[in-house]
Parts: sequence; C-alpha cells; structure tokens
Amino acid sequence: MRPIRLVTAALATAALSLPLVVTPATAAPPSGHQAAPHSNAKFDRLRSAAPDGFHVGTAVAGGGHHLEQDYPDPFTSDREYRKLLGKQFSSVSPENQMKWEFIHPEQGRYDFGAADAIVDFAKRNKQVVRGHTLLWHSQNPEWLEEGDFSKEELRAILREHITTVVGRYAGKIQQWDVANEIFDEQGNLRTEENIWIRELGPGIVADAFRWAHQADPKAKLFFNDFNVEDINAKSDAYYELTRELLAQGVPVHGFSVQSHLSLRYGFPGSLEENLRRFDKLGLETAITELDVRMDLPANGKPTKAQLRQQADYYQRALSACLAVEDCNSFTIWGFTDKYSWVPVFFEGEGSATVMTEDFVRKPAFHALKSTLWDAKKAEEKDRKKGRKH
Ligand code: 9MR
Repeated sequence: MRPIRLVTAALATAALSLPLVVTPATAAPPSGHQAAPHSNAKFDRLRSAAPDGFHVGTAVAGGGHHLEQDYPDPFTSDREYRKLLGKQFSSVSPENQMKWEFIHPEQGRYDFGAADAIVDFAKRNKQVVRGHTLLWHSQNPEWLEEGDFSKEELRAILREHITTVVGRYAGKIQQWDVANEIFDEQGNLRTEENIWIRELGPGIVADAFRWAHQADPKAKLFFNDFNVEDINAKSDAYYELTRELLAQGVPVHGFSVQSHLSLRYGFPGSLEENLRRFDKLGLETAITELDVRMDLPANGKPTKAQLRQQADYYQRALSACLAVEDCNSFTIWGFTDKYSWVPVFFEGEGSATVMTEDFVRKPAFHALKSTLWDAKKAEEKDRKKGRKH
C-alpha cells in the first residue's frame, strides 16, 4: 500500500486557492483520440510525431516520494519503464535527482550518481535534459535549512552549489529551472519559506541566474512554477519580475508553467495568451510538469468520461504550447500511473498520467500523439509552400 501523505504546504495552498467550482470541460475532445494515426513503429512514438525542434519530455521517476514506496528505484530497475522512457521521449527531467537534498546531502559532499546516470541515458538516447532545480524553498537538506550560517556563508554556499552542479553538466543540459516557485498565490515573494530570499533578499534570484549562466553559457535559464498557467496575480508577478531582470541584463531566458492540473477545476483558459505574453518579452516558454489528476470512483478506476476529459486537458495544454513560437519544450510529470506522485499526495485522486500502471495507453496518450502529428504535418506543408514559419 502506498502511504498517503498530506499535500505539501505549497501545493495545499495552490489547491485551496483554485476555484472550488468545477467548470465543465469543453465540448467534444479533438478527433483522433482513440486511434493511432500511424501504425508505423516510428510514428508510434511521441518523440517522432513531434515537429522538428519540439521536445516532448517526461520526469524520470526516482527519489522523493518513490523512496517511501514498496518498489525499487524505477529508473534503474524497471526495464519496461526504461524502454518506454528512451523510446517515447526526446527530453527528460530528473524528478528529484538534481534537487539539493538529493545531489548535495551533506555540506561539502555531493552525490552525483543518479543525476549522472540520467544524463548518460539521455545522451545514449539522443535526448535533451531539463535540470531541476537550483533555488527553491523545498527539498533542501537539513544541514542547509537548520545550519547556522552567516549571510556571507549562505551566499557562498549557493554560489558554490550552482557553479558545481551547473558546471558539471555544462553543455549537457538544455534548460535549467534556476528559480522554482519563488512566488505565492498572491504574487508575493516567498520571503519566509525560501531560505535564500529570506536571508539574502530578493537580489539573490538575479545572482542565481548570473552564476548559472557563468557555469554554462549555453543552457537556457528558466523561472518555473505551478498555478501560473493562467494570467493571474502569480503569473503577473513573474511577468513584472522578468521584465525588470531583462532590463537589467540578467540572463533569464525562459518562463515555464508546471501545469499540475485537475479535473476538479476548469482548464486554464488563458494558457496560450499567458505563454504568448512571455514570448513577446523575448523569453522561451515551456510546459514542464503536466499531469491531470481526478477524483477516482470507489472502484479506483476512472470512467470513460473522465478519461476523455483528461485527454482534452492534455491536448489543450499541448496545443497552447505548439501555438506559441518559442514554446518548444513540453514535459509531462511521469508517463505512467505506476510512479505518479499524485495518489501519494492527494487522497482519493489519481490516474493523472497518460498510461495506466501496466503501461496501457490512455486516450490522453493518443491525444498527444495525434496533436503532435497534426502539428508536424502542418509545418511540413508550410515549409513546402516555402512560407516563413
Ligand atoms: O514528483 C516529486 C515527488 O517525487 C516529490 O516527493 C515531491 C516533493 O515535493 O516533489 C515532486 O515534484 C514537484 C516538483 O519538483 C516541483 N513542482 C511540483 C512537483 C510535484 O509536487
């Protein structure tokens, strides 16, 4: 049995601050959800269905909540899982393996094993990697959170960490989530929760980007958060901050929306418009942690209608990203319910990913594939006509 854990403070707030009214899902799901458009093995893969330069990614299960489950490490032990990971995706994000508590468990000691293994796997499978994450209020090791450090020492600790971790993978990470979840739902900086901002002031955020850029000038550096899919107080706060930082010449390259969605709430209808406003600032955008959870019926199995509605959410999130010019990275937070964080954190909810625990594809998987395939065909047609894209 999986132990049910209480939702983390941050996500509890997020869940509570969402509208409590269930907005009906949009009418009909897009066509082609059930049937794979191509039986050809190559086009049976999300990564091959994607337009050129568009990366389809997944979180790589390991660390975090997995450590409390009764299965061995998924990435190293589950052959079927690994096979699909290499076959279906062109981008991978370590779910926990690059977080502070995992990679820097003791002061002065790094543990790069799991992160190295993912980066090597990605190279062998011609995948890019999204690094996650460098400055966050959560999953920090005890030695850091409970340590008695002066401001100068803390600053040096962060600088050294960023330089070491980003430097180690320089040239191998496409995008880094440099700053994760720095604002609360009202759009205020998490000045209490976030040790860096609390102790060193908001200016440390710009420094984190500068240090990451020095360590790997090619990596694209992102702000990443949840509940910023729509245009709202929180995404407005990012908009203002990134505008200021860009004006100051701080190397910020992207804004990404995690997209932990739920059928309890309506689809974030202004997603595309929101991504577009960041795009217009000259930033890249990305969807980095998409999943769509639902309240499960008593038998634990989602209904057909729920699966259809879920497919619709997945498809709409992907379409929003595809429609925005510099949104070229679309990542789901795990591809199988077998390893999803959702049932562990939300009692009674689950089925949030695109495959069942037995790797059976859900309508959401087919929706992603056919949407990618349609976008690829449309692009090829445009190219043939010689139109500028
Ligand atoms: O999926 C991650 C899970 O294994 C961890 O236990 C959890 C701890 O907070 O973090 C999960 O990933 C989070 C991600 O790093 C940041 N955005 C929210 C994700 C879901 O909580």
